[in-house]
Amino acid sequence: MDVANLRINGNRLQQSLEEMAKIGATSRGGVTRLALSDEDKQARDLFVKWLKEIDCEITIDDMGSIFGTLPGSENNLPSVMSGSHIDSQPRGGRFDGILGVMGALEILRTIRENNIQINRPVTAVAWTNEEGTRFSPAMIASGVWAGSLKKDYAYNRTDPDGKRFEGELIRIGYKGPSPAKRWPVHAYYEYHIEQGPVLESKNRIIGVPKGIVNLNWYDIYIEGESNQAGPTPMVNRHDSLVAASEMIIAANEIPNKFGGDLVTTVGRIDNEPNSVNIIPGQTHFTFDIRSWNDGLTQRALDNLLPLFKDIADKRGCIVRIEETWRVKHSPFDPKLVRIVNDSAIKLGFDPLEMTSGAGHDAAYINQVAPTAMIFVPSIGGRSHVEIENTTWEDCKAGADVLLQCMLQSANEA
Ligand code: HGY
Ligand code: MN
Ligand code: MN
Repeated sequence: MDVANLRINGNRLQQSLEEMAKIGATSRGGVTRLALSDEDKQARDLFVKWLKEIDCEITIDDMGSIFGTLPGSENNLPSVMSGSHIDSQPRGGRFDGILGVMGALEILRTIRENNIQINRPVTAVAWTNEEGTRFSPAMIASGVWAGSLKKDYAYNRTDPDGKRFEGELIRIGYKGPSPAKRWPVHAYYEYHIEQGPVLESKNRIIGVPKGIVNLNWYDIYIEGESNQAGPTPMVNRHDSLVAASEMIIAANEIPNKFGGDLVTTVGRIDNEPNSVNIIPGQTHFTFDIRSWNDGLTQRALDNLLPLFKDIADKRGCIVRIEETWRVKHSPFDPKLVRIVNDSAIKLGFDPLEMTSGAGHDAAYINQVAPTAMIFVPSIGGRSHVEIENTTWEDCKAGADVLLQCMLQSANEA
């Protein structure tokens, strides 16, 4: 069969995505499927069921990542892998991550039902805890698999309720038997929604990221002094929340100050005692800063972090700055980027080279194997929200490009 004319089954991809969207469905059309939650388990069980239906060899590693592999004629050759993540943000979207897992599954289904001859084995993967919203940092399982994060470090991460990662992994029955440790991979393709406005604004369907920006997370802890909100004169206060607020404004002004593609976000804040008539004494907030330019990010941090200290001193508070996560920017493999680009053109699309502002497991896999990604548009440029949406036609288009890329890499000498 001339595989150039082979296409995936768009209806089946849509049905799989719709089936998955029922798991953790929210009232306004999104999903909450936090890593290692019951909803995550339910979706994992469904993914494993579907892998079994096409006679995949299934491996679950001891970080819970799930691999389904179809053999190739030269099965001892390094495989071609594709996948993403099943876990979601709280009240997140129905496409983030799961599109890449269902897309990879659809490639295996298409290869199987058409009995396509492949030299190399092909693998679909679902990486545990890509989002990092329940257990920080993000991409923790692909990070361990790639050798960038230590398993014990991951196992001891706790969620806001103090539950340990390892305990939750065992509880849902996905602490697998095989060690989460990389093996030779010939090519890794991750298919994902863009999660931004660029493709839609340029009226393009296929995005070809040249790589992923650097990703840096900090936890900032401020110790002040709680006191009665009434009798305590303003001059005597050590208000941790006011100190945090000043720091958060400073963080938000950094991109303006340093320019380039810098983005900074404070997404989460915890405040104690959090009572209307007590001056706050302990405040914690998260800080996320990203750029394609590692030097620019460092210069911004070298300016901002000492500023946090000055603000704390001025307000008689103590600040503790913890670096929680740091991934350098990830330039993808030029050869694989070209394969994505050329496959899209052969299918009649007009692909757009771009950069990924979102983090993906591909950032870690890129450190140990040739890696590239395929993007399709996010309607309104929205993601990590319940109204996250992508047309079914675009979902099919991206999967058709993925199919061609995987077949080309699977049949390379
Ligand atoms: O943070 C990110 O960009 C991804 O959603 N983990
Ligand atoms: Mn994602
Ligand atoms: Mn995400």
